Amino acid sequence: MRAFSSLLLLAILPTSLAVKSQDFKTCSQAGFCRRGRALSARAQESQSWRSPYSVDPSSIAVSPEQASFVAAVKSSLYPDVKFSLDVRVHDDGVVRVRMDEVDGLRKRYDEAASWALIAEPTISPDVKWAVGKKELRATYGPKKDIEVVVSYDPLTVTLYRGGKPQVVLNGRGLLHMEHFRTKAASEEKAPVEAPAEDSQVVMQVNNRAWFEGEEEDGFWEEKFGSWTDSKPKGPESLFIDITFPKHGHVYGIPQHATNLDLPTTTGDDAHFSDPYRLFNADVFEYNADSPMSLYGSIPFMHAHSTESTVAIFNAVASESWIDIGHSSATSTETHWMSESGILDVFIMPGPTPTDVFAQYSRLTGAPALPAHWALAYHQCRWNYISSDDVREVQKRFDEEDMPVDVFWLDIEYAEEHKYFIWDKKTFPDPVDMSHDVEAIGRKMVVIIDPHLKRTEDYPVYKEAKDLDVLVKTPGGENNYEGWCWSGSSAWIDFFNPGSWDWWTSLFKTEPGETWSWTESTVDTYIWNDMNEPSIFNGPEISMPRDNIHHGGWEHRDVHNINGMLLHNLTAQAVMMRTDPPRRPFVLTRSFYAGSQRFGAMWTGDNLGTWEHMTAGVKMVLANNVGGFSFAGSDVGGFFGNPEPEMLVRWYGVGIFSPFFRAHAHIDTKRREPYLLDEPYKSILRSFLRLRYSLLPVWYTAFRETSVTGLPVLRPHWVMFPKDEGGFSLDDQYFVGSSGLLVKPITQKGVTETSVYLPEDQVYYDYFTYEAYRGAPKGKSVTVPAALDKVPFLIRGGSIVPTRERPRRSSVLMKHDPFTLRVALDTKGTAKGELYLDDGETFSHRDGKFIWREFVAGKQNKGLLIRSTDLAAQKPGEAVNGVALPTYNGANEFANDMATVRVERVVVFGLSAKPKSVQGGGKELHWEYTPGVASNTKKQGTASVLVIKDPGVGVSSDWEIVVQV
Ligand code: NBV
Repeated sequence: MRAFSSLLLLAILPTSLAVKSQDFKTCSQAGFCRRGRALSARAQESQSWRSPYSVDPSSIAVSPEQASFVAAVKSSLYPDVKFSLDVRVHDDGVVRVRMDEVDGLRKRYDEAASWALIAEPTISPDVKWAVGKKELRATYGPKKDIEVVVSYDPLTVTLYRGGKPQVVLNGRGLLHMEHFRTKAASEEKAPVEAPAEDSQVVMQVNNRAWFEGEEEDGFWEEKFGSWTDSKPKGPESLFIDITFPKHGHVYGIPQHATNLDLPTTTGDDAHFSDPYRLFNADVFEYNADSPMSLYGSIPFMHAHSTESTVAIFNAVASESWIDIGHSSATSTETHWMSESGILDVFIMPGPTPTDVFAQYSRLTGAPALPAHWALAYHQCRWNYISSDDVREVQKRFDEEDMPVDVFWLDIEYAEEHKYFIWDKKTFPDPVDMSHDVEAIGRKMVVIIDPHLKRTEDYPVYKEAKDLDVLVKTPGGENNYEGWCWSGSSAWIDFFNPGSWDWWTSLFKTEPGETWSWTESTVDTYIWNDMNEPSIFNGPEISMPRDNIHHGGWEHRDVHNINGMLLHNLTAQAVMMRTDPPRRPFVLTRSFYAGSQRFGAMWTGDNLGTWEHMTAGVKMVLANNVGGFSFAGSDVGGFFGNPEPEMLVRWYGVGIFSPFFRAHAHIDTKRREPYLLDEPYKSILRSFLRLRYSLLPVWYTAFRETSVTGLPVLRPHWVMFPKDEGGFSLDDQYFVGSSGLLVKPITQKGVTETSVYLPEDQVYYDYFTYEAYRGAPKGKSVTVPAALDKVPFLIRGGSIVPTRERPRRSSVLMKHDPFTLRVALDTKGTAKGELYLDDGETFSHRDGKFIWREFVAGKQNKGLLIRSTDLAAQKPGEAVNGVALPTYNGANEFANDMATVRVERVVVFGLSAKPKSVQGGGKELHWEYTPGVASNTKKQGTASVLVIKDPGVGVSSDWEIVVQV
């Protein structure tokens, strides 16, 4: 068979920049979504609608410790079908609600949670279920103010706090689990009885509950375009309504290109007419405001109000659609419709955003702490076409004094798109090329896509075929064949454990029993693209849903998890390349809940437009609140040739994204930062240097997320949960706990912008030291935003550590000195922290790191600035359930840092010129520029005290005394 070449494919790709929406289903083109919405419409039309599902009280079996229970559930509409309900409260107060069909014709897919969760959660020993006549009830929480009530008829599950309902399952009666049936039984005619108006109906039409519609709608076969889904299992969808009666804002469920505060899909003034879709798909040239699904799916939703935050995680792996509406400004109704799977919903009680992030990361794991270099600048394009090209690009960066850490290779490095196999015509010396890049600590990232070219001379395909670990066609007999970059291709079934050791062995740089990548280096890291999976000739550019995975599961059952498995296995493979292991770096396009444990993601093929730049900021924020902080968008936009102003602004976005990579389509003009004319080139150089100078801030923020799950980028509602003025903000955000507030510019021709200050606090412009004062209920201020500026403020009360020596790569900064910016708050105090370790191994898990706290407090009339050991103060932190060993302040890493100095301390907002500034009993060198003091309400340039070379180390305890 003839292989596709990239160029051939490019010729068939559309030239206009608009999503091919006809390639993807709308709700009305997906049978189960139609059925789910029809059920909802009928429930709304009927005054007397009640859920047909109820708990059989006689079946309730509470566990011996009374900590959990199981009960039989039935639907009055299908009295012969049995369901079981299992509700339990975890030791951190999270409630898990599971419902499955019992003794059905088949088994429903029930393994989504096992891929997403880090471990089976512990059930709380302190929660006791009380069985009443109409309900089961459990009361718990430190203040005993949380109650979970399971009502029998109709079945509802409600979480209360302080007597107020927070989360209600099936409150609108839309729960429906389509039971397995045979086609013959389903077609058997039964008497048609229309429901009597205003009566609770127990009736069926043609053997189906009347609300399921008058016709079998997409039960046994579905067509979409030229594809037919054979649906041998028939209907098996799952619908559940989840209401947040006290919360008017919902966030999360990435990935969609839309506002962070999710717009509505139901109601008279619905923003979108379709529900939000979660179905991992390669949506080419996606719309910048749409509920369409994109490359990844995290079914995790926060609901927020000034009173509290709660959240739910709906562990389902099949295609899902979510309707969102507000029956009032202070409540939210959602309706979740999934194609298959059991009901497995986790309710997180909050009550603060911080609590919710802790609860969610206890379930699905905190993000991995990335290697330090992975937070630096990544240079990518489709494609650097040869080894010499890579060397030349590196040389140009060095000549122009622009820092960069990573060079990337896209699919054209691989001979006929047989990943791992170098095209020797263009890359004759891959190992030498990589070593050239690695000379100053830089890294390579090389793409490994999941499609395997079906030729016997491709060892990776041949071994996968011989191991019998490929995805199968319906029936499970034959290996599936589809089309992708490599032409006729096969896909590894990572659900098959037989593929796991083999896949990790491929990445070994030493020869082994199976084929291994000896033409690679341990400083080469990996990019997994196309893992939705993207299949050119498949339905919705993906895999047929009736394909078969290990265990006999259909692809429809596992679709949204599929991409995460490749990411997981590849991260393990990269880690195992060295002994002792080093932190892996793997970028993925497709993701699910839990993917945060395996590496970074990006927002796929965005367009080089202002609109997409704006959307990218929101999407990265949504991913952050979705528990997956290590996120970014292609800087510059994947498609198109951005004009210099746009490219500069895009770097302004990139330097403040957790993952910072420039990338471009093969058809675009080269646009490496050194190619720009002045003044753009110099601006980009200064932006890149700004990112590098702030690496200590990013790394410290990543440490925090890797322990607490709190996102690296924090939108206003996360930082100020009671400030309503910030609930819908998604164009400005804070970086970790650093106090840095950023508002990247994503419009053309801007010279100034308005920044919202959420509190009565002083905020300082990072560059000009201008002091802006907020107000108790929030206030917007105008800040300069010329092209060479990213509006960027330091919140009063913060101490920000930076490293300001320009270097060519981040590794070269290892022993560079620090600057501390002390931004005094209205009370004249400030604090901040710094975390550092070797940045690449797991030795931090053995206590080899430094974690410092810097505090500036009032002393007499002056100021005392101190550095103390935070690790010693906060022992026993655990990461993903594993406690860190006791920290020893004299650890190897701290010893290595012993000579690293603080070279400058800059204090903003001091009230008067100091009389003296002393450290170690000596008067230090300092300079004071008068200006606005932090405790006044004036706007103007802040007073600045610069203390030069205070003679203190970054890893030791010290004090500097400023006498005023
Ligand atoms: O591998 C080529 C591209 C890649 O550059 C891009 O980042 C991915 O999102 N890939 C998609 C496949 C083809 C896109 C048209």
